[in-house]
Amino acid sequence: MATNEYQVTGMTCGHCEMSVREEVSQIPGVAEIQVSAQTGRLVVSSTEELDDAAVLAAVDEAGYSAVRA
Ligand SMILES: [Cu+2]
Repeated sequence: MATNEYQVTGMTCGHCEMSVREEVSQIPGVAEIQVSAQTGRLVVSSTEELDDAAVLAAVDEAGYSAVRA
């Protein structure tokens, strides 16, 4: 189990959290997602090695930008 943390900018509400969650959940192996619009924190747990680029691309797809924390 790998857990990676990211800092997301641009989220303002629960709807934003849902958009990010929906995109990130499509990455193979992702088991758990914690996301907070308030802090911008995104924590992704995965059953296999998690590719940062895939997570950053998923957040981008949702309309926000992220960096590895
Ligand atoms: Cu929002």
